[in-house]
Amino acid sequence: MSAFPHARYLKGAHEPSQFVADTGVEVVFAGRSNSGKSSAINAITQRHGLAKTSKTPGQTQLINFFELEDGRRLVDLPGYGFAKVPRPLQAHWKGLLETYFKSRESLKALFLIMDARRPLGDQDWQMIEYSHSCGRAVHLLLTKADKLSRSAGASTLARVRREVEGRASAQLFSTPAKTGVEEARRALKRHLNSKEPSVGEPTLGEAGPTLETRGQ
Ligand SMILES: Nc1nc2c(ncn2[C@@H]2O[C@H](COP(=O)(O)OP(=O)(O)O)[C@@H](O)[C@H]2O)c(=O)[nH]1
Ligand SMILES: [Mg+2]
Repeated sequence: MSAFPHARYLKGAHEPSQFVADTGVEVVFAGRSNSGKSSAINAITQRHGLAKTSKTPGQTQLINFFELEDGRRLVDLPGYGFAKVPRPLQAHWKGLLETYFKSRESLKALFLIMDARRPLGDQDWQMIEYSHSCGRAVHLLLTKADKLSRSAGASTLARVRREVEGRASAQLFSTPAKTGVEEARRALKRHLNSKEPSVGEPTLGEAGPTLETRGQ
C-alpha cells in the first residue's frame, strides 16, 4: 500500500503565473543532480515512477508540482550542480526560485537531498540559508548512506547536525537499504500537517538574501 495512493503529477511551472493555486500546504525537494532526489521521492511516497529517476541530468528547469493528498503537495526542483545552462536561463531560474520561496504561503519546508559522501556543498548551504531566512523549516536527507560504513554514516550525521544546528534537521537515508525512509516519511507528513503560518519574506538584511546560481 502506498503512503500516498492518490499521488499525482499536477504540472510544471516555468513562470510564477503557472504555479498551482497557493492554497493548502506544500513541501519542496531540492538537491544536487544525481544526489538521489528522485529515488528518495519515490521511496518516501511509495509511488515508483512518480518522480522519474534518471542517470542523465536534464536541462528543463521547471518547478514541478505533485499532489500527494487533497491540498497537500510535494514540489520537485531540478537538480543543481551542472554549469551547462546558458546565462539568461540561469537568471530566469534564479528569479523564478526567489519568487517561489518569497511568495509561496503554502510552502512549509524544504527537504534538501545530499549525497552522504559529500554533504553541504556551496549550493546546499545557499539553499539552507535562503530557505531558513525565508522562515521555512529545512530537513536534510543524507542519501546513499549504504555507501558508507555504519560508523562513517553516524559520524557524518553528527558532523552535519553540528554544522546546521538551529537551521535544519538531518537524517541518514538510503533507498536500496531502506534506511531512514520511515523517518523521512514521518517528517514529510509532519510538515504537510503543520498549522504553522509560513513566513514568506526573508528576514536577513534589507533586500533579503539572493540565490546565487552557478548553473544547474
Ligand atoms: N547506492 C545508492 N544509490 C542511489 C541511492 N539513491 C539513488 N541512487 C542512485 O543514484 C543515481 C541518481 O539517482 P536519482 O534518484 O536519479 O538522483 P537525482 O538526480 O538526484 O534525482 C541513480 O543511479 C540511483 O540509482 C541510494 O540511496 N543508494
Ligand atoms: Mg532526478
